[in-house]
Amino acid sequence: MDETGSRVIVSSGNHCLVADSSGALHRCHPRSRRAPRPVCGDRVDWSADATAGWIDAIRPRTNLIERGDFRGRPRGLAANIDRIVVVIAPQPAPDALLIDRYIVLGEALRIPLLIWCHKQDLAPSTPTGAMHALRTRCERQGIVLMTGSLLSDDGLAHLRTATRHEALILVGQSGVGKSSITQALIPTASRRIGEISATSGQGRHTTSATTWFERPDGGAVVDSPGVRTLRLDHLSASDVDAAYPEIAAATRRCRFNDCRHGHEPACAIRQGLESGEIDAGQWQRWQRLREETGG
Ligand SMILES: Nc1nc2c(ncn2[C@@H]2O[C@H](COP(=O)(O)OP(=O)(O)OP(=O)(O)O)[C@@H](O)[C@H]2O)c(=O)[nH]1
Ligand SMILES: [Mg+2]
Ligand SMILES: [Zn+2]
Repeated sequence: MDETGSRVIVSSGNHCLVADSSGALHRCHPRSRRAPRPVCGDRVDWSADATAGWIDAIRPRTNLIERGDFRGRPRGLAANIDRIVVVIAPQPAPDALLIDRYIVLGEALRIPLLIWCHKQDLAPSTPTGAMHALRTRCERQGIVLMTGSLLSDDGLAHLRTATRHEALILVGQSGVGKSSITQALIPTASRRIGEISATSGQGRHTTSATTWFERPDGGAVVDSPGVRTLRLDHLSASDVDAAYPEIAAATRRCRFNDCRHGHEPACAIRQGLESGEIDAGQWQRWQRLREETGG
C-alpha cells in the first residue's frame, strides 16, 4: 500500500502517527537511523509492509519550528505552521521572558504571532502592570493581542474568525488552557485524543505530545505540551534584535559603537530608560536573550 499526501499528527522521534486522506491513523517509522525525523505537521509519503509502516519521504516544509533541547541543540517541534498562538492567562501568572522568547522565535521564522489572553473570567478588573506593558508593546510592534474565555458568551469566536483556515500552534505554560481551546475549536478533538492513546498504547489523556488536529473549516490546530522555558541557543543575536526594534534602534544611536550601555556618555539606552521610552523589563530580557544567543 502506498499513500501520498498524508500528515504526521504526532511524532516521537523513532515513530510517528500518520493520518491518511480518510483520517485513519497509521503508526510509521523512519526507514533508517540516518533518515530525517518527521515532525508534527509534516506531509509525508509512506508505505506499509507486513511488519510496519514506513516513512518514505518528507515533503518540503513551508517552515520548521525548532526549540533547543536540554543542551541547546535544535529539536523539531512542528512544521507547516501559519501562526504561533501564545496562550497566557491570569493563572498561572504570565512569564514575560517566555512570551519574549516566542516573539523572538516568531520573528526569526517569520511566522505571524498572536497572543491570546485566556481565562478572562479570572482577570482582575484593573489590568496588572505587566499586562499593561505587554499591551503597549504589542501595539507598538503590531503584534495581535486578543482576549477571551471559555466562560464568556463569544468564547473563542473572534479567535476562530481571526485565524480562519490557518494552521495554528498553541504554545505556552502548562495549565493556561491550550487543550481546552483546542477542544473548543475542534469538537472532535477529544475523540481523536482517545484514538491516539489507543494507537500509541499510552492510555494517557494529558498533553504529552505535540498533536495536529484538522479544523472542520480547513487549517489545523496544533496542541503542544506546556513548557517552563524555551531555549533559543540556535538563534542569532540579530534574531533577538528583530524582536526588540526599539532597543535595537537605540543601541545604534549610542555615541560609541562599542557602548556597553553603562556609564558611557551619550548612551541612548540609558537615556531611553531614564525617560521611560525604553521599558526596563524589556531591556533586561533583551540582555538575557542576547547572552544566550552569543551576542
Ligand atoms: N477559569 C477558566 N478556566 C479555564 C478556561 N479554559 C480552561 N480552563 C481550565 O484551565 C485548566 C487547564 O486547562 P488545559 O486546557 O488542560 O491547559 P493546558 O494549557 O493544555 O495545560 P498543559 O497540557 O499542561 O500544557 C483546566 O482546569 C481548564 O478547565 C477559562 O476560560 N476560564
Ligand atoms: Mg494541554
Ligand atoms: Zn549605550
